[in-house]
Amino acid sequence: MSLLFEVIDNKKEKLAQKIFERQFEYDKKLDDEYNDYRKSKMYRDIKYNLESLEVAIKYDANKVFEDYALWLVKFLSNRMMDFPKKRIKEQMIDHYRIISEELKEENLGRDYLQKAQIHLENAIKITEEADLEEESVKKAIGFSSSENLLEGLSIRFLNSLLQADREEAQKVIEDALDNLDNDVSLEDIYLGIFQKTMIRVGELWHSGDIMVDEEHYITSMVQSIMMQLWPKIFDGKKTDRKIMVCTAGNELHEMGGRILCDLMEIKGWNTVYLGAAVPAVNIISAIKKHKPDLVGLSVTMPIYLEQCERAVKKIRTNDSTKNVKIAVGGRAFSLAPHLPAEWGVDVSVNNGIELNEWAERYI
Ligand code: B12
Repeated sequence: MSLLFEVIDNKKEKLAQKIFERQFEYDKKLDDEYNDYRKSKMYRDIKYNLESLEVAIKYDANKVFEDYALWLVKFLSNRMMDFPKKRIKEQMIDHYRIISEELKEENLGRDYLQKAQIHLENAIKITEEADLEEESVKKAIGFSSSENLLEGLSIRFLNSLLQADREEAQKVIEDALDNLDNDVSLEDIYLGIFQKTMIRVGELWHSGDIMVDEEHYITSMVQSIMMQLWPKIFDGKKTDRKIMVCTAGNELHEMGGRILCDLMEIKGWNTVYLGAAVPAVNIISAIKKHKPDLVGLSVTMPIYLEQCERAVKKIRTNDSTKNVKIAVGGRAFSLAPHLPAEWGVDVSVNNGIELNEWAERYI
């Protein structure tokens, strides 16, 4: 574990507090502009920002902090509509400069400081250049239509859920199933409808077009509609291959792992899905219990990469589990694609179809 990691782990609260106070000292207008609610959100965000910077430094992963900086400035500009966009950029740029100044006082060593400065400078550049005038995602993609069958179904599915029309959403999946022999496969329903819908829902939440209650509703509807396909999936012909999947660390995004398992079931695998946030020690005991050929660890938020690395190490250093094949995947690895090889993981691919193709060759 890096020195900076330890410092921020032990003193994160204090450091976040100092950065928070300096931001208000430096920019006198802020006190009038921010009510208590906004102040508390800002304080929470500072901790997220430091954690994200930490991951970028620890893993030499520029994209992690760049992606985060762009995501954050857009998120804030979509949530703080009463603020001029220029003002939001100004606050974020000040913020990265203040972090940079505060880190200099932490005695972190030249190498770490240099890396931090590079990530913070990149974040400043990305924030300055961010296009905050983009058209609302809902207008751009939510209510358009398509000639393509699968895309059309996916648009209908999302639109029905946005209108809380459960029956219509179910009807869309029935229509998709009616077309199974033609242009649509079960895999298409998972990737082209369920996964695509969830990604769009994320964009809509980020752009402020839907609120958290709508995201939660759609997530739970997609999960329950997905479950209705299980008889089709679980009753198919099975091989003797088994995969066990869960999310790593405190990662709560678990639908990716679920979809991965369902795709593997379609390909004839037996699956054991443990869900979200399984502690490493329980991953070990579950491997001993279920004896899978392959273990899949899923990470969406880069801040949980370190916990995933620890789980991989634990599996690899335990005599009873060290030979199991390990796959990792999820959004976080697309921002740090070099990590799976560095950790000695067997494979990292984009979805269940690709994982099955890999397993056919190597397991
Ligand atoms: C639903 C959702 C939630 C739900 C999750 C509920 C659940 N039961 O899973 C809840 C409400 C918990 C949630 C919380 C948060 N979320 Co959220 N969430 C989403 C959303 C909309 C959908 C996630 C999803 O299901 N995606 C669809 C699946 C199918 O895709 P996938 O995970 O990538 O998985 C596929 C592949 O990656 C791959 N794969 C995945 N794992 C593995 C593993 C292996 C081994 C392999 C081979 C392949 C593989 O196969 C999968 C299937 O094909 C996403 C948007 C998005 N783009 O994903 C945001 C999103 C991920 N969330 C986001 C955020 C910010 C948060 C919160 C921080 C919000 C907050 N302020 O509290 C928290 C953090 C929670 C935490 N501690 O983990 C951001 C992240 C942005 C960023 N820059 O990091 C996103 C991208 C939304 C956005 N566009 O802004 N979220």
